[in-house]
Amino acid sequence: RWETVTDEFDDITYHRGVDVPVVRIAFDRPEVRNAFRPGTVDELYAALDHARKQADIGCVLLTGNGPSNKDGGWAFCSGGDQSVRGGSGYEYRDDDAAGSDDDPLVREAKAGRLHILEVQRLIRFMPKPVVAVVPGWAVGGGHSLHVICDLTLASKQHAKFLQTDPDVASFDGGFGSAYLARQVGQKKAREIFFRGKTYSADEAVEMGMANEAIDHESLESVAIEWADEMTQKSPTAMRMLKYAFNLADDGMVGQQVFAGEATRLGYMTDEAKEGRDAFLEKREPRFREFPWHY
Ligand code: 1HA
Repeated sequence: RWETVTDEFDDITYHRGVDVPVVRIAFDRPEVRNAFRPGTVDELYAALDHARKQADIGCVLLTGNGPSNKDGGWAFCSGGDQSVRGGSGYEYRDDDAAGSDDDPLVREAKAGRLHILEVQRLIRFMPKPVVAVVPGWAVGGGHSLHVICDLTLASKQHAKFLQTDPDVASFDGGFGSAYLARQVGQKKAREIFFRGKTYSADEAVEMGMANEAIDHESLESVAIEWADEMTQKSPTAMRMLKYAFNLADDGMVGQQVFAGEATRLGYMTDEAKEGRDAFLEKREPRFREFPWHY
């Protein structure tokens, strides 16, 4: 059971669970296989960032609404909307969710965008699991989005995984390829990009880029079950684990994120309180009272 968080969005829907502390964020452009235009990305970023900050939410399901009224097709996301692709990225058009604006500062901000990469970073760095729930096509930049999510659950009947980037002269040379190679191995990742073939849910599981292929009718209820399980775990342990899994691949940024959580844990100790209190009380800190743990 879901309740609507807001119905202000045009290109996505945003719900939160009534019984489970999870949110459901869904692309809502099924007629174009849930392709994203700049306004879609703005809304997605806003919803994900909102979900990130909710202390009572422990998991995010990212999915695509469907089926298409045109032909009944299902999609997670088919990547950047090619009909608004310009010379410097994807462009806002008058019918886009964000609309047009005469303010020159806003106009500048609305030049061609590739800000789906900001969404990728938000998913990567948010302190709770994000699950790609793939009911149909995951293609191009939509494929990269499933790759970046912590887990992928896919419709056995309708999920299709396809990397079209070089077919349309685009390339996700970041997480969408490098992290994919971590999941499926270098040879397979290169095959996925270089050949541009379509893979089923079972094949995606087999090669290690999806967790489970699930009967289409049960896809969402199974995703909620997984969310239910994960949100019963220790939030601190889950957060530390996510950042630990990221750490080796994320270099100094990974260290920065992981270390931030270590700092938070440090702040919870009596030692940290002594450091703060000594400063506020204008005295020397009594750190000698604390043990050198081994
Ligand atoms: O690589 C990046 C980036 C890299 C770095 C930084 C930023 C990035 C940002 C974005 C991207 C990309 O996403 S590049 C890759 C863009 N996406 C694609 O190349 C996929 C294009 N679509 C397809 O290959 C196919 O449509 C499909 C495999 C998803 C589905 O095929 P199917 O089931 O045969 O349906 P189809 O008839 O093709 O599509 C249904 C409708 O949806 C069509 O419109 P209609 O003829 O009914 O008017 C189709 O044009 C539309 N549609 C599908 N995908 C897109 C789309 N319209 C715009 N953009 C799309 N991506």
